[in-house]
Amino acid sequence: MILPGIIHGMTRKRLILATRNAGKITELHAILADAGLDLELVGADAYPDVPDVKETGVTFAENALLKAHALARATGLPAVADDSGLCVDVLNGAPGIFSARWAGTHGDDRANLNLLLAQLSDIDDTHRAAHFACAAALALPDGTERVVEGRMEGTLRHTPAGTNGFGYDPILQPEGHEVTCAELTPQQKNAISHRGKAFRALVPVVQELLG
Ligand code: ITT
Repeated sequence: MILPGIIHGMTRKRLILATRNAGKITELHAILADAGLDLELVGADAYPDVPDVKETGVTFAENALLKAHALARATGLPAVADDSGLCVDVLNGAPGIFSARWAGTHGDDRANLNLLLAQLSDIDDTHRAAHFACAAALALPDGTERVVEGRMEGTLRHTPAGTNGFGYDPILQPEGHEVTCAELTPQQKNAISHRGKAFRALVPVVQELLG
């Protein structure tokens, strides 16, 4: 009989994804499952007593490691976390690590996007280069850590388009595409995204450390 978390009589290793962002959980599940990892992937929501970590780092990598270590310590299980954001050239890389709370309230995607569009309203197409960046970290309860990074380059539209994805997806048009990230299917986005690249780079690391 196959029970959840048990395959062929062997207990599968459990890997926790340190995020409460439903959009990210869906993407990470797909990316790690596509890589053929025989692990049970669980979102941080499965551990409601573990408090949220303050993202006090000043880089994506620092924040990803903070989140992964906190969850690994609290649960005694290997944990994966990412920190990501949108970096706009003409704003010297902002919103960057402040992307999730650019308009003041953490996770208010629509307000964040509208504020950014208003700030860039006078900027013409030739100066609207931006990229999504993602750092993906793996931490083990014994303190072992690894972090890798990925990017997706593009330009910012003047008006949102598309309903897929989350965050700033409706305004970033990836390089080489005529549509925004929010007009791509999840599979198309994962194939080229900052998070897809970072998590695919993390797969061999997970294999090395978790076997
Ligand atoms: P967790 O900390 O719980 O993982 P979060 O939404 O706070 O969730 P981040 O700290 O990594 O995640 O903030 C990332 C923000 O950057 C996110 O809220 C979006 O506004 C933006 N962002 C990151 N990746 C994105 C993507 O693939 N598409 C659109 N926006 C993205």
